[in-house]
Order: sequence, then structure tokens, then C-alpha cells
Amino acid sequence: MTFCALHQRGLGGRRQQQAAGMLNTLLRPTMDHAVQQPISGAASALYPNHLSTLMQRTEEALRRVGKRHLLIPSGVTKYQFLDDRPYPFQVNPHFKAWLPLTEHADCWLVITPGQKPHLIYLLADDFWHLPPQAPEGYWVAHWQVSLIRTPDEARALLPPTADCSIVGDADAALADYLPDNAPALLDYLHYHRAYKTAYELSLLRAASTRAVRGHRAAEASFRSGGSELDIHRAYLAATGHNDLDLPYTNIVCLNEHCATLHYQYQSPVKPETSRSMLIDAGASVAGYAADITRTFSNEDALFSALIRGVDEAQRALVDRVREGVDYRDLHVECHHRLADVLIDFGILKGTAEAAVTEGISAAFFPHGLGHLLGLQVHDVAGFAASDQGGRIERPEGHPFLRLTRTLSAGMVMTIEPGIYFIESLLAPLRSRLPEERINWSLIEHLKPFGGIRIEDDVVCTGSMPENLTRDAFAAA
Ligand SMILES: [Mn+2]
Repeated sequence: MTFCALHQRGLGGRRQQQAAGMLNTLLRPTMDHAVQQPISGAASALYPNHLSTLMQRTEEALRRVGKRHLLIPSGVTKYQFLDDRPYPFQVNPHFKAWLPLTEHADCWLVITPGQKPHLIYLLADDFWHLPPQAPEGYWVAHWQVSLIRTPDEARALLPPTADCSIVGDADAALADYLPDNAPALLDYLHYHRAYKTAYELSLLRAASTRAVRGHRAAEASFRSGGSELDIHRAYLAATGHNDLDLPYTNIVCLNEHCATLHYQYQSPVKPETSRSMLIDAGASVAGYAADITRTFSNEDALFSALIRGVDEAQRALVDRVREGVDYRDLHVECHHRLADVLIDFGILKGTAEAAVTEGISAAFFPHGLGHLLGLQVHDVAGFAASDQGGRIERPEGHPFLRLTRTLSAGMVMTIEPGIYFIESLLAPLRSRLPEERINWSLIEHLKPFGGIRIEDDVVCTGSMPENLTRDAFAAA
């Protein structure tokens, strides 16, 4: 690595001595600073190949837009209206694709094919906040690093804008370096981001391992009668996350709340009886997400059996994650499998085929089978037809599906079927369906349990799928 900016910007000798001291720290293992979790040796050994894959993709993407450099601002800290309170910082996902840095505002990456990638790294003097540490870890030796003391100092280190494509949030850059987010460049990068490198897979495995620790603690808290807030806190303690480190807000539901798909509260009130818990909660490692849902029942034999029915359907669907499978077909297959479960339990009568084509299964399973997963919990390009753009539309009648691509090796996705008892979706069936097609008394019995969702994170490989979530549970 080189600290060229120290010379170009004429920073003083004291600053250069500090930089030399930083070099001495580079041999320490890299920490995911937000969470103080060591990143495994496997990930660090795999990093050079990850970097060269990103460099190859970027070279092609730049060729398509006729530019020499890709600039990626990490983002800026945003403030609340009339206040000096910042919103939680969310790093530009294009930035954290290159480096395990998730908390660093006002930094830049300059990617130029054929050259060592260049990180412009803000090391501010700030006595109000703890500034980021000097760059250190397995990735640093692969970068040319320039330290700056104010965001404006980046300008002198950036190439002329005419030669650059800039990817980032509209207000996340210097005023004269506004992102152009060129569609042809993004189409290419986003399409290929679905295919994870070995480095990325190792971090996604680590994220699942971390989330599973939380899920086990959450189940224990539920079994001992904890409130939603108790369960949430048990989850945080076991993962070592705080709320802001999570890749998405935990969904922690007891009883009827399990019927609200994105239930957003964590009630501190212990319910009189804890009949059921649905917890949809993830974890992050180096900016990569896990996204896992489990459902439990404390008492009812029928609801417990229904959980097992959804679980069996879910595992059969995971087993179908193979190269060449169209995810739209898998989603429709999921409807058939869940309709079969509803028929097996006597909740619906008739054939699964009729339940799906007449839209009855959608009243119990109103969301999509899953989505791509990676740097973002709902990762980009779920509908991408090619690396030159185009969109694969959802099948008609399935408005919430988030992934329509054909699967191939390296893609990571969730598989998350569910069965819910949501009154606003059931109400139309009350007038539409004759009594002999649906068992309303069973549904009334099940409504106090809310619903069921089982969600795993799955890698499509050249052969058997890799289930990151079940592997992590098995190892725990
Ligand atoms: Mn999900």
C-alpha cells in the first residue's frame, strides 16, 4: 500500500509518523468493527480472488459506458430536519462490495482497470465522535490508501469527472462529483452481483452462524414466557449486535401478531399465554446479511403439526434450488405444496390445482417465495433479464415476488414459504367460497396463533444446494 496523499496534500511530518505507526498494525486480524467479530481466516485467504473478480467485472462495465474510472463514494451522514442528530449511516453497497468497511462516511474508491484500486480514507480529527481507526487487516495490502482529514480533501485525489462513472446516492458525494449511476454500468454490475465469489460465500456462512446464535436464544426466551421485547433483547445479546447493526429490523411476533407479515413493534408486555412465536431476524458480517425466520408453538398440537407441514414443504423447496430452475416456477410450486398442506389438514377441500388457480392459496400465502441475498437483505437485480438490462416480469397474480431469474451456481437466495391467518385476506373467501370448500371452524381455532413462516438462506451450486441456515443450526 502507499500513502501517496500524505505527500500530495503536504500533510505534516507528525501525520506521516502516524501513518507509519498504522502500518505496524496491519498484521492484526481484521475486525468487523461494528460488531467486534473476527473475520475468519478463510475469508481473508479468499479476498484476493474476490478483488480480481470485481476488477474484471468493473473493466467490462466501464468499457460499456466508455469511461476510464469507476468512482464509489461511501456515502454521507444525513441529519434530521432542524436538528444535529444524524440518521443511522448506511454505507453505499457498491462500496462495501470491495472492502469490509461499513461505518465509514466520506470515503471514496477509485477503480481503474490495470491499476491497484485506490481508497481515499477519511481519518478526521473529531473529539465528539470516535473516528474510524486507521485502515488495517487482510485487505489493506491490496489497496493504494490515501488518508484525508476533511471530506473536501478527496477532490484533489479524484480523476477528472469526464473520465469517470460515479455510483452512489444522489446526495452522497462532493457537489462537483455527483453520481451518474449510468444504467448500462449498473445493469452489468448488478446482474453479476447475484453470483457470489467464494469470499462472499464465506462471509454469508458466517452471517448465518451468527444469526443462528440469536435464534436459539430467542426460542429459549419464548419458551420461558418472555415478551417480544425480551425475545428481541435475548436475540441481540446472543448475536452481539445492537439494533443498528442488524441488516433489517427484527420481526418478533407473539400470538396474533404472527399474522402481520412485517410486524414492526416489540411489545414489552408479557402476554398471558404465549401460544406462538414467529421471529424473522438476521445478522451481518463484514456487510453481508443473513435473513432467517422460524416459528414455534408452545402448546397446540394442531398448530405444531401445521408448522411441521410448512417445514417439510420448505425443505422440499430448498432441495429444488438447482441450476436451470426458473425461480418463478419454484414460487408457483410453493403455492401447490402449501395448498396440499392446507388440504391435508382439512382447512381446504378440493384440489391444490383449484386452490392455486382460483387464488385461494394466495389468501394464506400472500408474499413471494424469497429473494436474492448478499450485501443487501433484498439484494439487487432479482428481475434482471441480462447484464445488458431488461426485466423478467412476475407471473400474473403474484405481485410480491422479488426474484424471477433462472438459478445458476453461486446465486444465494432465501426460501421462505408461509401460511397465515390474516382476516383482511380471508374475508373475501367468506362470501366467495361455498362452505364445503373451506373449514372455517379450523381457521377460527388457528387464528390466535397468527401464522407460520420458515426461511432459510440457500446457495445454488453445481449440484446439491447448500443450506447456510440449516448447516448453521446443525453446527450450533
Ligand atoms: Mn427474507
